Parts: sequence; structure tokens; C-alpha cells
Amino acid sequence: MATNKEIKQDEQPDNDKIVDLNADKVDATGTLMTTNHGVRINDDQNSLKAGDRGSALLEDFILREKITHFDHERIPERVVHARGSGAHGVFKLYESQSALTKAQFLNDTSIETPVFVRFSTVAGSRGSTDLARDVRGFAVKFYTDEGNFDLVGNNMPVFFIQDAIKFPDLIHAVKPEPDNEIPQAASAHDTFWDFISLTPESAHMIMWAMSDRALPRSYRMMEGFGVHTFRFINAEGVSSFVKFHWKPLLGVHSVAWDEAQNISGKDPDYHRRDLWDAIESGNFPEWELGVQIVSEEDEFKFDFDLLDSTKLIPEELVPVQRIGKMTLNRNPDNFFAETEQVAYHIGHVVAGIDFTNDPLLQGRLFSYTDTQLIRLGGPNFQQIPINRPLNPVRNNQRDGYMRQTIDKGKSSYNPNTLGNGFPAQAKASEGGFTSYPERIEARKVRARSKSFLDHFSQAKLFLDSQSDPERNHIVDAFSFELGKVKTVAIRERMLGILSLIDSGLAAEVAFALRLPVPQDPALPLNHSIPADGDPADYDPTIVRSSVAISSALSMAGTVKDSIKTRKIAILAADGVDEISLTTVKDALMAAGAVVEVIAPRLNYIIAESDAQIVVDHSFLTAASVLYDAVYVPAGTNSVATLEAEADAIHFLNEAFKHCKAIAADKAAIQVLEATYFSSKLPDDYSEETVLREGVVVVDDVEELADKFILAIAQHRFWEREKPRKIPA
Ligand code: HDE
Repeated sequence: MATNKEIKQDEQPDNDKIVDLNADKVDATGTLMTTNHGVRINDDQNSLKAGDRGSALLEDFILREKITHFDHERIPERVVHARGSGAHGVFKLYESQSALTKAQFLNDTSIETPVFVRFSTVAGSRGSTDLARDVRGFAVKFYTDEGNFDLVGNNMPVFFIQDAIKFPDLIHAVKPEPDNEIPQAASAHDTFWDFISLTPESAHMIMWAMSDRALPRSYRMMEGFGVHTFRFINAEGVSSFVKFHWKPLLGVHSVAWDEAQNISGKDPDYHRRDLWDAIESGNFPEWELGVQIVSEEDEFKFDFDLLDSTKLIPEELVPVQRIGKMTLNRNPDNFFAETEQVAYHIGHVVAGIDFTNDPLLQGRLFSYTDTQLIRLGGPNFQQIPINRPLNPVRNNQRDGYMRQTIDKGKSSYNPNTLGNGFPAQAKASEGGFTSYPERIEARKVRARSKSFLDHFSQAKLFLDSQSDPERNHIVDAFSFELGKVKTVAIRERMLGILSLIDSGLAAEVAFALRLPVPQDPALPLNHSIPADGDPADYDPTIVRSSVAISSALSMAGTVKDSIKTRKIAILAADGVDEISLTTVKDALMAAGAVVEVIAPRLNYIIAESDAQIVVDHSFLTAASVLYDAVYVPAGTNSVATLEAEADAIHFLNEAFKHCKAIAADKAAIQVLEATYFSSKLPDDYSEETVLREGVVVVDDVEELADKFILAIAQHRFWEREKPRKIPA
């Protein structure tokens, strides 16, 4: 066997063996074309034929290779989370967490850990819209010096189901219906709500999915959550429970549902483009990694079970400590090689991080390897460059489809003497992974723990923690989704479920559906319990929650002091007042916004001063829903053109409807007067009014720019939406 000294030597940097993510990059610039076996290609335009007009010859290995490769270009898309976008970055720790975990990348503040992140929607296919109402995946691969750690999370902190065995049912229900494959990337259909109305454990998650969290403004403006409770293990072997969070430095922001549907048509790649453009322009997205820590002794101190993925730990009970920052600073070179082939796995943990017995987590431990075997074609998927750890991989696994490593030597077994006992096992003190020796004394049962049965109190906690506009949006979302359900019995059953969460919510949705709220909602217990189960043992209405309101669950109090990376449209035409346009544009850009001039025609407009001003988009290629705010500068001819331009008026009308900040030079007021909201323009434009109404019309352009910036930073003026009708 190897001695410790020999092992040390073996661990010395061994440069030709260290896996380099760059090693496989190919840049064809300045090179000649070859076949895959390296022969230079002389004619890539014509196939080999018997004569000019003759039939093609089977001999043409160049044609056959090219077409065959093309025929095999596609791999199966992910069964869930098929639509996604990725980016590279780094993670830096603020302060050593060695008291909690021995994971080196969480101990040493000098380490900069490379990461690759993939954001995704869940239900849609690879080509589906980014703006579907859906949960977003938030998967992070940390390439630590001790191996890869994958934090495969979502932008919502809880999940639909408690046990992995229900996952195929949930996904079959939400995916397009199997007979006609309709609808794409949408939960608003019968099979989804049939399943949800029979699955009371989904009540909490459904509140999140029907909230604006399901419509992020940007991947850069959403939170991330590890969902499950994990364990940290320190060098002394002491374990603590941990929940992981990602907190975006730009705050958490969403778009309106009507806007989301429009974006889906105007730019289905909206989130992908937004992420790509932000990184290309040097506006690197940032999140802080947060942890909620619960000591082993406190496992049972909560009124919910830490192992239940339909529950969160309110931040009022256990605060989130921010321990480091992730910055995404590089776009992938190749979508397929990186974003499509990246293989996340909840089982990719490093020493110092361990699992709990959460039954959802445990099922995932199986699923993520299994899915890569079919999707990436075999057991060597971790050797694809994007999936390789940075540190050397050495074991006795061999062969299989697409094996990349050329393993040298005779021994591929352990124990051995022919290979001097290498690769040798690592002691815990040498970084060897040891599982937490949790004490388990139990009977083998196929059952749901009673501690998992309170399905409604955290759903109510979420609802009660929302601002009025956020709550209204939840009512609208249920009204929309159930309105698309054709089977009336399913709508009624859902109203029954909603009434168990909150009678007001049920009444408001029932009003929109013009249905009565079931008086005695027969909970579909018999559907969601085992065949021989006793309904009394599965009563999900036990109310346990001790926290009534958690402000962290609302987006209302999020970051609102920055307009960095917000997209602002300036509507202009020939004859625009150059100073009115450029003063505001420069001020917005100085505050970090992305500003684009939109005009009737492309390329440039000629200002009153005769200056040429660059046009970024025409009304044909731009759309109001793709911007966060809009400004109309002065200039007699420009104003006259815009006032008569239906596209310009539509642009402003949509911006107002979607509650965005709107500004106009006072000399351009006519354009606003041609909109549907002309009667709603405020009487004064004091700072207080601007912060309330989100509209600025003043003649001093510097004052205008300052107030406009304040308004844009508010993100949206949801109070502008029409007041709700109170159900009788
Ligand atoms: Fe996943 N999930 N999942 N999931 N999941 C996959 O793995 C699965 C769950 C999540 O960008 C698949 O590589 C089961 C929760 C993300 O590549 C698959 C269960 C959470 C991604 C799979 C869950 C997630 C996936 C499909 C119930 C949030 C995309 C392709 C036990 C904490 C990762 C793949 C990426 C992907 C299985 C539940 C997050 C089939 C069985 C809860 C972000 O393995």
C-alpha cells in the first residue's frame, strides 16, 4: 500500500494530468478545413458524382461524414428544465465558515472558486419562451479544489411535492397534454390543475407559482434557493442543518402577466438575451450566498419538519447570513458544449457538505445520474469538459461510451500491488469524504411522516405576507389559469383547496370564475393517500404555523435604489431637441441604465440642431414590453410626428398599463395627451408625486432626469392598476 509520503507526492500538481477546461477549446481562425480523421478538405461545396450531372457516389466519405454527423447533432433535451441559459463566473467567500463546515472553498477567503450557472424554466421544451409562468431553475456548479459541488436549486424556496415518488406524476401533469401536445410551456390546462387539486401538499408551492415570482424581470433579478435542508459538517464532525439562498444584488423584480405574454411573442429569448447582454457589456450579475443554520439540537424546535420540502424556514425565525458573493463574468463560448451538456447532480457534494433524509432530496440523488446516462449517452458524462472537476480524477472505473481518459498502467482494481496500491483511499484528514454517521433506528415503512401534514399554514403565511398588488396578481393568476381549465369540476375542486388557504382568496377567484366557493370542500383525501390509508391519518388541515407574516416573502421591500442595467426607451423623430434628448440619455447612462433611441425609421434621425442622432431601433423592431421605462424628449417636429404615430402612442399606453416609469419633456406633453392615460396625468411633479405615480413631465431636463431616475428605481407602480371589484 502507498505510504503517506508517496500519496503527498502523488498530489503534487501534475500539470499534464490536471484537467483544464480550456484544453478542448478549438478556434478555427486561420486554419484549414479537415475531416474528422484529419484529412484536408479541398471542396466543401460539391459532392462526388459520376459526371457533372451524374448520381452521387457512395465512395464520398466527405459527404457521408458531414451528413452523418449532422443527422446525429441532437441529444435528448432535459426531461424537465429543457429551456435554459448558462454563464461562467466566480465565487468569493467573505468570512471563513470553518466553525460550520470543513469544505475548503467555504473556509479559505483567499480562494476564488470558478462556477458555471444554468438558469432554466421547468415545463417548456428547449425552444420555448423564457417568459412562461413557471418556476426557474438556478443550478450552480462550483469547481472547488476538492471536487465539484453542485447546488441545484430553484427561484422558489419550496416544492410541489414531498416525496420523489410523486415527481413523474407532477411533471406528466404540467407538461403538454399527451394526446395533442398542447399547451407548450404553460401550467394553465386541465391535467395540471386536475393533479394539483388532488394534491393538497402542493398548496404552498402553488401560491409561489401563481405569484409574480414566476415572472422574473431577469435571471439577474431573482433569488435562488437550495430548497432542501442540507447538512454542514465541520472538521470535528459536528453537523448543522443548512438551507442555501442566493440573494441578487439588483433586488428581486418581476414583470406583469400581460407583459410576459407579449414578451413571449416579441422576444421569446428575453431572459437569455438579457443575461448575455449584461455579461457582454461588463454589467456582471451578482448574488450573495446566504445560509440559514439550525443546530442539530434544534431539529425539532419548529412547527414544521426540516425534512419537508414544502416548507421554508421563515427568516424571522432563522436569519439568512450572507457568506460570500457569486459574480457571473463570462458567457459560454459554445451553447451546446457548455450549457446543453452541463450535467448538474444534487449528489455532487464535497467533504463538509452532506444530505438529510428529505425524501424528495433522496429521490433526486438517484435521478440526476440516471437522467445523464440517457441524455449524454453513457457513464462518462463527467469527462465532458464542462463537467470535469478541476482537480485530478483517479479511480479504477474504466471504459464505456465516449471514454476520454487514456488510463495508463495494468491495474484497474483495488486493492492492488501492481500499481503500488494507487490510487489510494484518502483518510478523512486527507480530505476523504465520510458520510455523517446519523443515528437511525427505524422500521421499514412506506408512509408519509405525520410531521409533514400541515399543508396550508405556510401557504397562508405566504399570501398574508404579500403587498396588496402582489396579492391581486395572485388572484389574477388563479383566475387566468383556472379560466383556461375546461373541466368545471376541476375549477370547483381548486376553489375548495383555496378556501382552505384563505376564504378571501377563494371568494375573489370564485368571483372571476362565476362559481360558488364549495361550502364544505371535500378534500380529495382519498386521492392523495395510500390505497389502505386511513384519511384521519392524512388530515392536512392541521394549522401549526407560529409565524403570521414574513416580510422576506414579499418583493415589495426589495432593492429600489438603483437603475443599473434597466432598459430605457427614448421615443424620437426628425426634429428632436438634441439637448432634451442627450441630457436625459447621458444622465440615465451615467446612472448605469441601458438607453436606446427608437424612431419611425432606423439608422439616424436629424435633430432640430441638424445633428445626426443614432437610432437603435425602429418601431418595427422594438416593443414597449422590452423596456423598463420610456422618455419623450422635446422638439416641435419630433413631437408632431410621434403624436400622430400609432406605434408611439401604443408604446406609451403599454408602458403605462404595465406600470412603468414614464417621462416627457414638458414641450412634448402633447404626445402624452394622445394616450389613453392623458386624463390620469398628475397635477404636480413633486418628488413625492413622482415616487407615487411614476410619471414625470417637467421642462428643466436636469430636474427631469433626476426625478425620472428615482421613478425607474422603483421598478413598477403597481398601484396604478385598476382597483379590484370586491366580490359580493
Ligand atoms: Fe430536478 N431534475 N428533480 N429539481 N432539477 C432535473 O436532471 C428531479 C427538483 C432542478 O440546469 C433533471 O439533468 C426529481 C427540485 C434544476 O441542468 C432530472 C425531483 C429542485 C434542474 C431531475 C426533482 C430541482 C433539474 C432533468 C423530485 C429545486 C436543471 C435534467 C425528487 C431544488 C439543472 C437533469 C440544469 C433537472 C429530477 C425536483 C431543480 C430528471 C426526480 C426540488 C435546477 O434528473
